[in-house]
Amino acid sequence: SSHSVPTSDAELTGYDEEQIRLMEEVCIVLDPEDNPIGSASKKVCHLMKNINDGLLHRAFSVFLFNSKNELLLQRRASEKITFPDMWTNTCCSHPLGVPGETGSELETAVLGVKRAAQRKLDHELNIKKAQVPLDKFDFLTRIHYLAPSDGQWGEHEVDYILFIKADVDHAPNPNEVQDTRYVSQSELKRMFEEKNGKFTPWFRLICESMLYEWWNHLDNGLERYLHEKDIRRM
Ligand code: DMA
Ligand code: MN
Repeated sequence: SSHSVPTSDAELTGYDEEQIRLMEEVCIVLDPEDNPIGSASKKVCHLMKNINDGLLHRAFSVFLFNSKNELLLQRRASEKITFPDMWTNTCCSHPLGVPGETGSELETAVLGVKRAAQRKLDHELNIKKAQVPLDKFDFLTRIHYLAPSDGQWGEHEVDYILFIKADVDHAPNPNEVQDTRYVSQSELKRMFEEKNGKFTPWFRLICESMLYEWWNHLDNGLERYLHEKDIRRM
């Protein structure tokens, strides 16, 4: 594009060209109560120097379960600028500061992150919208957390947790995802014991707090956990 030449940005030198391009995406900047107060590039939002000044943005985390109640995990590509090569939940990203994905009221914000989730499930895993319709997603809660990646980069987000139960066809986009696997609860617990350091910090936080309780109620009583109004501070 004509307005910027991101490959000349010193902070992005040496990274994958496609991931550099994606750093131009426009994220939704928030106050601590999850009210949108502006927008900033994905690059600006993920620099620790800005996070240390309090910059906070909106994100989502999808947990996709098949009909056997196994959770689909992904291992992030080596090309990712933040948290490369780590195992994590099915799909994470950011709703963009565009009509349809942003919103101030919780209802519109939730609809926005569900649309963003459909967009990124397709981009990262080639899961088509028809297999993950908007009304199949359940919104559980919001998690506010901060996690450095490597010194220069990190996360500081209000993360909307979405569950979806659907049998899907998926094929990883290798620029985003290097591996996938479905796990049962006991298989995930075993993975944590074997490779504790190889999970993203947000996935670890969710695993260590609510994940297994929610997972146990997938087919029976999940309603009581849905649409929580309070933001969980982690
Ligand atoms: C960002 O995920 C969102 C969370 C919850 C960490 P990401 O780094 O995978 O985003 P993207 O796929 O857009 O690079
Ligand atoms: Mn982020």
